[in-house]
Amino acid sequence: FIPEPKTAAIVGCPFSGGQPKAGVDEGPIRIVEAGIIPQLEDLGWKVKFDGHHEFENISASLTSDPPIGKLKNPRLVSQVTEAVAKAVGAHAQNGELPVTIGGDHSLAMGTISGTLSHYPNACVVWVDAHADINTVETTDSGNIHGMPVSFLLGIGSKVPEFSWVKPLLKPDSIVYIGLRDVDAGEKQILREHNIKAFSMHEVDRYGIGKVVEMALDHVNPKRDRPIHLSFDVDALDPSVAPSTGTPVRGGLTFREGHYICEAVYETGLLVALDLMEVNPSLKDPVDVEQTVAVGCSLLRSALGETLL
Ligand code: B3U
Ligand code: MN
Ligand code: MN
Repeated sequence: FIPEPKTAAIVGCPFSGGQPKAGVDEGPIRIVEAGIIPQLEDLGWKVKFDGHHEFENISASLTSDPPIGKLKNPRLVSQVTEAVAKAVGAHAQNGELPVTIGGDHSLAMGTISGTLSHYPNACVVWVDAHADINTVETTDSGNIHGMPVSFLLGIGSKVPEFSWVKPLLKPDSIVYIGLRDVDAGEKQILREHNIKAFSMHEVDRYGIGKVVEMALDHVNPKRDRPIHLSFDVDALDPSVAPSTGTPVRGGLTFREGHYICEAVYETGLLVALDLMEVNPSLKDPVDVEQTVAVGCSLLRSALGETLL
């Protein structure tokens, strides 16, 4: 899908409005400072980056953004993710591979919408401790980073403020890996819509190699559909990626996380990549450095770095 020389477009999204903790907006800044651009160039990519997105004008234009039902910062999240959808869609249109660095995972409402606008047949591999599929009805926290998948699928009550989000994703076109903190309402949604998910239980049972093969067999049986990989760093065990807003024990090892990225790259079908929820403000400096470094190395693995 991507013309040679392959071009990756870094979409830096310093945004935290989909959840309550400050600092996740620093994630993309730290990952770029850590050298992700030269690292990807070393892998043979041409890398485009014209600065992080500035969402200040959007925040400034919103004099107030009261909750809608339980949803927090709804107008801000909607307008920011719409801008991200346009940016990602435009990069795809240009034959570039958008690499979106968050920021919180509500941003995936934008990135996946952008991908689907150009690749309507794309499938999604969502790597996360959480399913991020709460609806307006099921959300307890009201944090929209726990909800993007329901908006993309078009399930739950519609919120007029989010009318730009088209329900272009089909339930059989997304597969999860790494889940271990799924709300009761979300479990019901996964069952009701027959959405395939490989939790940590399946990773333990089958091993990561088999799980990735089964996941791809589900969403991409003929290995002919473009793939959007949306990686929430909290999928990794907190011992591997401590600096994230909602760490959950019992996660993917360093190698399991990287294996997923390597295996998706090996398909040759990757068209868009997200790395979300790196929060450099949460832990001591050593933990932050470790998490930023792991974020960079996940991105490199997804873009072709091999061990040999
Ligand atoms: N499911 C909970 C918790 C959560 C989701 N995503 C994260 N945390 N990172 C919620 O708020 O919807
Ligand atoms: Mn997430
Ligand atoms: Mn998560």
